[in-house]
Amino acid sequence: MTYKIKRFCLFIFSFICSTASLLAQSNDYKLWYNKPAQVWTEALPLGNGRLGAMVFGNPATEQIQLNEATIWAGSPNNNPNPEALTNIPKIRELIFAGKYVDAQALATQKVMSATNQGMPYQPFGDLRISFPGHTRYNDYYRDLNLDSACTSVRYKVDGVTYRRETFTSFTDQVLIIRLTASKKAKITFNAVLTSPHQDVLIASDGNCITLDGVSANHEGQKGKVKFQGRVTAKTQGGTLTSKDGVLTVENANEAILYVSIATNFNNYKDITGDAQERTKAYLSKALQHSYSETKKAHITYFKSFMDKSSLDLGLNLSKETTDKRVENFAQTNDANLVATYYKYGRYLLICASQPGGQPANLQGIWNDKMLPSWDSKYTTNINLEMNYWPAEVTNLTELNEPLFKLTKEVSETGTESAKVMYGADGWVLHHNTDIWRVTGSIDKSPSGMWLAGGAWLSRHLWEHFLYTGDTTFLRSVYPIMKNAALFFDQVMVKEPTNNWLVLCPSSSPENTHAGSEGKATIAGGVTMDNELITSLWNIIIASSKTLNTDADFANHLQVRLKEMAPFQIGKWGQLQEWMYDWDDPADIHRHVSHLWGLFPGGQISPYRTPELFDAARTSLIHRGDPSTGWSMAWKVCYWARLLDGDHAYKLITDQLSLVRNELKKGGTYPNLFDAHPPFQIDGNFGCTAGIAEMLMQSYDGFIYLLPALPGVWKNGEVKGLVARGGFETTIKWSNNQVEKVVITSRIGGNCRLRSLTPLTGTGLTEATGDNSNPLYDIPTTSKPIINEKAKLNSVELKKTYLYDLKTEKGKVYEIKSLTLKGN
Ligand code: FUC
Repeated sequence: MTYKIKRFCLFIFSFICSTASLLAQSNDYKLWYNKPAQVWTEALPLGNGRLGAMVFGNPATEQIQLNEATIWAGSPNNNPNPEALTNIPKIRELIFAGKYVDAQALATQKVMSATNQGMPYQPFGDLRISFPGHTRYNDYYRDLNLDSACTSVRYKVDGVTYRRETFTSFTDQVLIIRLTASKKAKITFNAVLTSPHQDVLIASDGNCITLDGVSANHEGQKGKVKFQGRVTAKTQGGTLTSKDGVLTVENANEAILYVSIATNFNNYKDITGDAQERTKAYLSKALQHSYSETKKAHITYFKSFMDKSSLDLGLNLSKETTDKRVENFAQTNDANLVATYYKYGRYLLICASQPGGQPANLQGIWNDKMLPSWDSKYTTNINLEMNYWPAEVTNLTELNEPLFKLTKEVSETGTESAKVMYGADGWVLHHNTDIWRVTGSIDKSPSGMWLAGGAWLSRHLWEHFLYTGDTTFLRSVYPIMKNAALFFDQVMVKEPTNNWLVLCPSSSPENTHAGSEGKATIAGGVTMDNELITSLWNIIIASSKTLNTDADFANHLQVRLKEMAPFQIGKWGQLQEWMYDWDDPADIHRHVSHLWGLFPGGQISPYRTPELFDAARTSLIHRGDPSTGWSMAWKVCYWARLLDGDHAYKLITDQLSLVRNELKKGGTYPNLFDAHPPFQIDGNFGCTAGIAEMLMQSYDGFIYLLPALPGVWKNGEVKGLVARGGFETTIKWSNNQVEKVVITSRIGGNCRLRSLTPLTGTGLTEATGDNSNPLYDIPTTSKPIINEKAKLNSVELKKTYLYDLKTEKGKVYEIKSLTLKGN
């Protein structure tokens, strides 16, 4: 071969290779599959905050499982147990006498609700569409597009290509399915509504089909949520008829189905709405708009949230379906899959939690069971709060509204529970609530005897202020936080060993302790309570200053804070989970609640509290990595705060391990839903927040750029993360180092930066001691007591550079790395 021919062949070869790899690369963010869903955790979720839908995509019989956020069993009620009042002091005495098993038994008997354990969230039912002759198909494809919030299905039967496009319209409040074919007159189907509820009424009404029902009775509470589903279609060509609850379309060129669902629910104490009126109103409004208008409005609305933040970790180099990508993740380190997971976490929050609606429950808004696991309620000893961890930092602050409303509502029902159960003012929330905002203690005492829900939810109100600086908001929620603080002030007591002020009875969520030989969780003065209450009281003190109100109460809390149990570092160098040194180094319990002060509490910091930082790290190393879905997600956040990006990444790898519908291990289902198992959405949200924490942290007085970047993410860019103090932050990095940072200051003020490499930019100066901005979130942390035997395994912290950037509201600041080439 001559030299020229060789060169030509080489050119052709490299052209073919690069074209092939270009074809394999894409920057679409979607979940896609080459088979219909066989099981629910393969179906693809849609939602508009009120309606939830799981699309299976089966050619012959499409199944779209449907939810409406207010269909819950039971009816307005609260469930505090009045017997608690006289028994709490007895239980406390038993605990102080070391009789934990007896104390726990008495709490189960006399404190847990005697009426009900909360009501389950229930499905509406299913839309089933049968297409005659579509059992044999080829060229199958389905996806969920994370940029449009639409699913699509495509396949061929006898040479005709059929397409379905489905979305739950944010703007028109109905589910819409468009059915098309590549040849005319090919759309023929029957559609019916079905439901797992008893005694539903299925009927035809003009060109509609309807399904009416009422939510289930449960644990003595009569089901009173009335619901209706109403379906009709617009067709081009062919015929449309509705008879006996079956909607039939024959030989149409195209059909658009509209599904409207509504209930009689107005709020947690009022269910006098008219479900039928509402379904009709949603439907008639939706029918006035053309398909393309509605789709456009839906996408515009969706993108107004989605586009506020994005993560780029490189193109998608995989040709595999999404489930395969998860299956292969541990080998491939498929960074684009992590970026997809980040986007999906934000997608799920946008779809499950919209202003004016219900907060995301244990399954967000998606549930096909009459009795889902843990009733798909709101568990407040971690799960509900974790659902909202991505809200502020990933730029979705508006989506907090349902959580804030729930907090206000449980502060109302919790006032009754505080009085009835503890004889106290203020309000209490135990480890669970539901749509009726029950606040009594439920289940058995090992999980139910936990009462710090009010402190944790108050923290979310305060965080909103830290991110926005919105004092009007702070003023409006101050009474909620104050009354949460007041409750603890009144029920806490001095314990006999050290005379510390403690919450008792309580527990470190669901973990048994050596004081009871592993038989009981009940205890007093547990670390998590101390952290939560310290946080809450400090929030009140700070709010009182900011709002110039309530100085006496703030001063009182200042004194009380000094009486509280301090952090303790135990004999193997661990952060003590309990007041006594009971921690077992072999304990791998899924809850790691005593590290709340590390994340999200921010009380433990590498720079300000190095001993606690080391002790928290020791505790976490012993707890191990693989666990339930949400536990791994929390550990991603923990390792990020421990500044160990590679370990945080290891946890992402554990979380992104495929669970094909078995109930054995935590991980990720084919549709990227988190597997507790079973499906629990908190893991999706916690891990999304954890990814953000790896890239940027804002607490302890600084915005830390790339604090826990794992080695494998060499180059990338994250846009639109929000830092406390209202600084919208975009970070681009290359070779694992900051390249460029763009900061938009929403409210002005000194923006303080911590970086692993030196930076330069107009207005950037070396940091001074100016940390006066209250939005810096520098919690007060008491000095720990350290066991004499404890060996602290300290890690050397990397050198960092600290800067001040004086910002003006609304202005954008560009900062660059000094060390990267080209600067
Ligand atoms: C808590 C956890 C469980 C589960 C449940 C919903 O009780 O301990 O793992 O997440 O909530």
